[in-house]
Amino acid sequence: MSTALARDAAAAQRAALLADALAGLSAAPKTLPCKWLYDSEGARLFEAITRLPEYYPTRTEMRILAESGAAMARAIGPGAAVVEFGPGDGVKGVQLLRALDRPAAYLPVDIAPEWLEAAAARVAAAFPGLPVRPVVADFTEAFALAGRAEGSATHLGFFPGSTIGNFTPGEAVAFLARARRSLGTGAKLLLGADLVKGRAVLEAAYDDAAGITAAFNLNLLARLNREAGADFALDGFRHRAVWNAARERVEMHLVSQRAQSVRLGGRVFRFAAGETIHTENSHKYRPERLRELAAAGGWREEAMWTDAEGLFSVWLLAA
Ligand code: AVI
Repeated sequence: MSTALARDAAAAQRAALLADALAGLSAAPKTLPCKWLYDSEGARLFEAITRLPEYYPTRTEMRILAESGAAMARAIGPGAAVVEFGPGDGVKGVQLLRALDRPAAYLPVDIAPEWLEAAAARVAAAFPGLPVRPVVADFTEAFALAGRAEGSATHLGFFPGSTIGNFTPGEAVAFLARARRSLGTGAKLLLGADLVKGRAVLEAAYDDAAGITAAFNLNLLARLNREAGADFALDGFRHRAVWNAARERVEMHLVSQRAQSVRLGGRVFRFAAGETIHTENSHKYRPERLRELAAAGGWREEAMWTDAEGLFSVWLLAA
C-alpha cells in the first residue's frame, strides 16, 4: 500500500473507532465493539493470552487438529482450496494444510493487509509451490472469491479459534450464510467452537492470574486515548469477566472504580461508581445449539471432533 493510501486507511479507521465509541458510550448499558480490541498492542496481548495456562481454547483446538487431522483430511477429500477467515499468524493454517491431501491453494482473508502478510509468508515458507492468494476483505460483510479458486478446486472455509463466539447468535448465522455464498457450490467449512463448561474454568480463562486479559481489555481505553483523543484514566477502570449462564457466554466488562467523567469527541460521558462498559461476549455452545446455528446459516454437519475432556469442538460442515 502507498504511504498516502495507508494514511487515508488509518484516518478512516480512526473515524470509525470514534463513531463506534460515541454510539457505544451513549447507549445504556454502555458498550464498545470487541473488534476494536485488536490494534497492534491488542494483537500482541491476544497472542500472549493464547499461551496462558488458564486459556485452554487455543492449545485444545491445536491438539484436536493434530490428533484428528488424518480423519479430517479423509472427510474433506483431496485438492481443496483452503479459505481461512482471520488467519492471525497462520500457525493453524499451516497445521491444517499439513494434514490435508494435496491442498490446491491457501487464501487467507482479513481486513488488515499487514496481518495477511504474516500468515501468507508463514504458509508460503512451509509449502513452497502452493499458490497463496491473500484476500483483503472484511469477512463480517459480504465479499467475493470469484476467480480465485484454483481450477475446479472446492473451497474449504476454515474459521478456527471459536471466533464465531464473539458474534451475537444473529451475527453468527449471518456470517455462516455469507460464508456459504462466498465459498460457493460444494463448499465445506471447518469451524472451531468452544463448548459450554463450568463457571470456574470459563471465568479463569478470561481473567488470568498474570493479568494479561485485564491488560488486553484495558488496552481498549488506552487505544481510545491514543487514537480518538479520549481522556480515560486507566486506573479508574478494572477488568471483569463473568459467565452469563442464561445466555451461555463469557462477558468482559470494564468497571468504573469511582464516579467520574470522560471526554471524547467533544462530549462528556459520566460514569457512576460500579458502572460497566461491556466490551466482549464469548459465546460457548452445546452441540445441539451449534447445529441449529449452522442449519440456519445453510450448513449441515458432516462430522465433529472434540478433545478427551470435551472442552472444545471442531466441526466439518457441508453446504
Ligand atoms: C478471539 N476470540 C475467540 C477470543 C475469545 O476467547 O473469545 C478473544 C478473547 N477475549 C479474551 N480472551 C480471549
